Amino acid sequence: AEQFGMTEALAQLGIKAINDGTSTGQNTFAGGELLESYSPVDGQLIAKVKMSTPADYEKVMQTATEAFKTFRLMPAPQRGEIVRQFGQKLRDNKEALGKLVSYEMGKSLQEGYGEVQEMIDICDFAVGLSRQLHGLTMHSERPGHRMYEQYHPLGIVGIISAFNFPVAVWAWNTALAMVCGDVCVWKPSEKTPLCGVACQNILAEVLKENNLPEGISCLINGDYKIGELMTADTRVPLVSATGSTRMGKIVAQAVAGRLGKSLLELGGNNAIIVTPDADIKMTVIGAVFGAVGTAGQRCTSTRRLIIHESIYDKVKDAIVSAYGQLKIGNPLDQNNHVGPVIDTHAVEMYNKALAKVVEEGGKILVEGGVLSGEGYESGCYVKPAIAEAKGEYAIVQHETFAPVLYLLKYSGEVENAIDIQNGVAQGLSSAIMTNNLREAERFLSVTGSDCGIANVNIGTSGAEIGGAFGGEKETGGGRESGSDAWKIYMRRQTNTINYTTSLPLAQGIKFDL
Ligand code: UN1
Repeated sequence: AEQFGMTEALAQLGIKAINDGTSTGQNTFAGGELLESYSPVDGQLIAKVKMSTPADYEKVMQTATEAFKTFRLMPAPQRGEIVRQFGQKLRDNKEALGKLVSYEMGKSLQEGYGEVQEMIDICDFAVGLSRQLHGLTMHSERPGHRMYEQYHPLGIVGIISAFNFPVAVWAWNTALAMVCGDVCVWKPSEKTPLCGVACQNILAEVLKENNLPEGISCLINGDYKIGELMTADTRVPLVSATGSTRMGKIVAQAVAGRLGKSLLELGGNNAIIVTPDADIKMTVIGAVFGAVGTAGQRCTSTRRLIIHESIYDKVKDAIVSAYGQLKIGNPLDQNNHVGPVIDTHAVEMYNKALAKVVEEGGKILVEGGVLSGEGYESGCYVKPAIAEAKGEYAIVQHETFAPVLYLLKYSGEVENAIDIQNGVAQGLSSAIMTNNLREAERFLSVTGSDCGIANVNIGTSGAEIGGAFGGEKETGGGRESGSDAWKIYMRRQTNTINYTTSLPLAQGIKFDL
């Protein structure tokens, strides 16, 4: 990592050998054990982070509660100005932070930069939004009455994020929550705690420069127990959680148990339908990037290709030959396409999936395997694999967070492909490759894709921040990022004002005293 300027990047981001895990600059609330962060790139220990105890958690919540009391009073456009400055600081640190993402998480440097770009983009979006937190005005049925709605800040937003997008998903939540007047408490993945510290350092600097309380953005490093405290805590009106469906069900039940709100971004099992009218060249680019980008660890990764039988062999050959070109290795080296998966546990899951698909009757088209030897010492580098399978196989129904792509065949009309694509428990992202308008529109219609994201002639991953991001069914139903996703970060109030000297009742009810 040294040759890629990692030491310099870590210093620029304020990462020390041992980092305090919580809150901002002062970092006073992390008295727990040390969490070690090893890079999947070279297996080296990058740094350690102090974790928070339940008592630390309590102090963080008090700090956040206090910060909310003042932050909510700041006019939204002024909060937008803070987010603008945050976006600027992210631009200044894009290279260093992108490198850290790549080194700590293992995605390619280009994707690391891309992730920081998503953070910058959501900041810009949030700045504009800070002047557009609109409610509606309605006509009252009563004379001399005015009715309108407004949005007020909610309070503390709890953010639980995953390792695969260790910085962007936090920023989607935080940038919006901040213009909405909320304060945030963030528990990053234990697999990427340094990305958390780096982001926190950047935002803390902006808060300090503006004489704002540090509790506006708090970081808590810890394991699932911190998550449990947060989901049970009535001081946290909204918990935004990204991760597995298994985790999401636990969070959702805990939060619902106290009638809190949750925003869930859970597993995907995303497919691209390739029809007889598809552009094969575009299909190959979309499918290969979708399947091997981030080593298959995006929740939007392409896991299934549903190909019409008439072009099946042609598409299969093109994809298999493209896989032959893939370079696997250090993701900081821009000559490589595919980096490591996050850890050896992920390698195990990958191996299990490949064994399982064969066991269920699938046929391996591109052989997988774990790489060893020079450059692969971390044991986390795996070969992107392709298997011919059937939609109903248990393993194809399951989201394996690794570069394993399943090819499925369909015949007849596009409806048959849509049935296969919708025939899984998850509903995040989907795509169709076709130049046939009828097929495309059928795919987007009410009887088409049941996912939160449905693309035409684009792959399943790499969504822009301007749209609402999220999915249906076991993906959890939440929407983050663009469009009107901001509304979940605020509480809505309907106001009716009577400016007459009498008190007429609604619905024409007579109540004479
Ligand atoms: C995720 O994998 O959790 O659409 C988020 C994409 C990215 C975000 C993925 N913009 O692939």
